[in-house]
Amino acid sequence: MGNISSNISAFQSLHIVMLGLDSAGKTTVLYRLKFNEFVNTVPTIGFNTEKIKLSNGSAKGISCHFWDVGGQEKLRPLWKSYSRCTDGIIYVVDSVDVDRLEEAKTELHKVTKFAENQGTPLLVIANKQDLPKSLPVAEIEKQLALHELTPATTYHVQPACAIIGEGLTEGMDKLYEMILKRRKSLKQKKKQR
Ligand SMILES: Nc1nc2c(ncn2[C@@H]2O[C@H](COP(=O)(O)OP(=O)(O)O)[C@@H](O)[C@H]2O)c(=O)[nH]1
Ligand SMILES: [Mg+2]
Repeated sequence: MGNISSNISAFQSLHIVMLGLDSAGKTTVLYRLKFNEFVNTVPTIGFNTEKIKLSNGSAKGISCHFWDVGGQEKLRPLWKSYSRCTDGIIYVVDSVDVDRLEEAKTELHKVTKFAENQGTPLLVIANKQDLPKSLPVAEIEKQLALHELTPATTYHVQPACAIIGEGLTEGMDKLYEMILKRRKSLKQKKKQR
């Protein structure tokens, strides 16, 4: 991959929305990225938002404006407005909560079908991999039926443990890579017109 600063200006912030069912670990991911340490969370009523300069990996130095939207059922109608026209969507899944994977799938497919989200790169975080009964990534990918997403959606599934931060750097690197690729292809399409 090319030099980061030549691709995205240091002054530019990526706009990233974090979605997923309640208790999947979204807020834990957010504060892990921000403070590089575990922060005990309370259920999110509404949303949290943070500007974070990534401190690790190939996306190091890139500024991101994260929106972490509450995942309780009554809050999910908000997802549509928070996810529209973002640079990237992070979808956090509790890899142990097998009973709600179907629900997680339905909500994810809804989000990726919104017209404004067509082609927005998707990072699925298969969280809580530290727990003994966590499902492996391949199983999560299957149960979320990611192959059935619209072909325009590029995605990556990242195993992670938000509590210790494992997998988050790799995940953000992948997301950043997908965002750059998308920008490049959009630019080329513009030129061709
Ligand atoms: N074991 C384990 N627990 C986690 C992990 N990530 C988050 N949690 C816990 O899961 C609960 C819900 O996390 P939270 O970030 O509030 O979820 P949110 O509702 O998606 O924002 C909290 O008790 C977290 O400490 C993880 O990777 N492993
Ligand atoms: Mg939360």
